[in-house]
Amino acid sequence: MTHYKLTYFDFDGGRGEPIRIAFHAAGIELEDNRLTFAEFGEMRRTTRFNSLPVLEIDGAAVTQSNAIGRYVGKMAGLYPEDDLQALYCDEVVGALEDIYHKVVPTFALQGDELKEAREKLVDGWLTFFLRGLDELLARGGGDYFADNRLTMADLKMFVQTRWLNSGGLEHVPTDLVQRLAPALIEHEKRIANEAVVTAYYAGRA
Ligand SMILES: N[C@@H](CCC(=O)N[C@@H](CS)C(=O)NCC(=O)O)C(=O)O
Repeated sequence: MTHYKLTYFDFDGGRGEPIRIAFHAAGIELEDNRLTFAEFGEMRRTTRFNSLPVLEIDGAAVTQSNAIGRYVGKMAGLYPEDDLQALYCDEVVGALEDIYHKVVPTFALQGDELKEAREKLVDGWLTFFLRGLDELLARGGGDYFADNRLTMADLKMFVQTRWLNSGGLEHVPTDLVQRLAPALIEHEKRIANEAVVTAYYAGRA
């Protein structure tokens, strides 16, 4: 049996979380290797691109969360077979990835600099992306982003809506998504109640 080991940070979010949920949905055993930030610091340079997640398949490492997500998503039946629906799924995943690229650089800031950068993000890129994602959810029919069913796009959006709402991002109002794109809040609740998602978190409890 193939051995899968996913190395990511020890929290239920970020780029690793949709992959963990998808492995569970696929019914494939996963060694869920969770690191503290300090542990990552020690092994960072041993990873191919100095970052996580890393998936090891029988010991061979692969990187890039969205490529891994697509791979596991296919095994879990969470990636559209139809090319156009797959394109719609990938468009959402790409836009959500862009949000990380806009927000993550602000992690290094503090005090007034952080406040200014986050407020700029809230009025700028975050507003822009949340409106665009709202539009993509409407295109998908309102319940899911693609293929009229749960896909990797929904899992990644669910994780990011939860993150934006969490209060963990200082100076990002916890009602931002609600104000700009209430359909994404409904979406987050819907995905949280999907059988594969509830089963995954029940197993974590
Ligand atoms: N394109 C990569 C980005 C990976 C990435 O930036 N991962 C973050 C965590 S979500 C990381 O390892 N950051 C630590 C660092 O860059 O030092 C992917 O999608 O996997």
